[in-house]
Amino acid sequence: MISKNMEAAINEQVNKEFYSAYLYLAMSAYCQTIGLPGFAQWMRIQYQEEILHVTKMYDYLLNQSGQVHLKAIKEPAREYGSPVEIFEHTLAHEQFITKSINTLMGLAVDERDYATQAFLQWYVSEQVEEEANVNDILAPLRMVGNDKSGLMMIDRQLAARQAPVAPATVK
Ligand code: OFO
Repeated sequence: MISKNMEAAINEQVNKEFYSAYLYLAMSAYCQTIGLPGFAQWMRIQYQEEILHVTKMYDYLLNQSGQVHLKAIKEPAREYGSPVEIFEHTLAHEQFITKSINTLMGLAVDERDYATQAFLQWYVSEQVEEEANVNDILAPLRMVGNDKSGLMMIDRQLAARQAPVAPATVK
């Protein structure tokens, strides 16, 4: 079981993960409308990743006899600027999520909640990977700037991203 305090904090994180999914789906639609289908594909896969993040937390709450509280999801913007700005926004969002996961881990440590610490370790590692992935895209994007042939090449590379295969359960 988990404390009511921890239950509330995980439910807050569930909402943030849902917002992440919503944000990346909105970004995917935006990328499609500005003629970057590979960017749109990458963002759509990112949306699916976020749904996995949510589902793992949802399962964990239920496995720990906690209550799931699904709150309203904030509306994401419709436009995200240039290709570089799209990924700068993505990096800033992932850094925000990393801070949030760290705060959650801090609470689990304060409460000596070892099960939640073990559970959250997956998210700590995942955030390192997510930030690194975005930085790996941002570096070449900053180099090509608005050069059309460079952008088309990156768009083709992003189109190759595959859907996540990890099972959406902690059991
Ligand atoms: Fe993008 O890692 Fe969850 O939110």
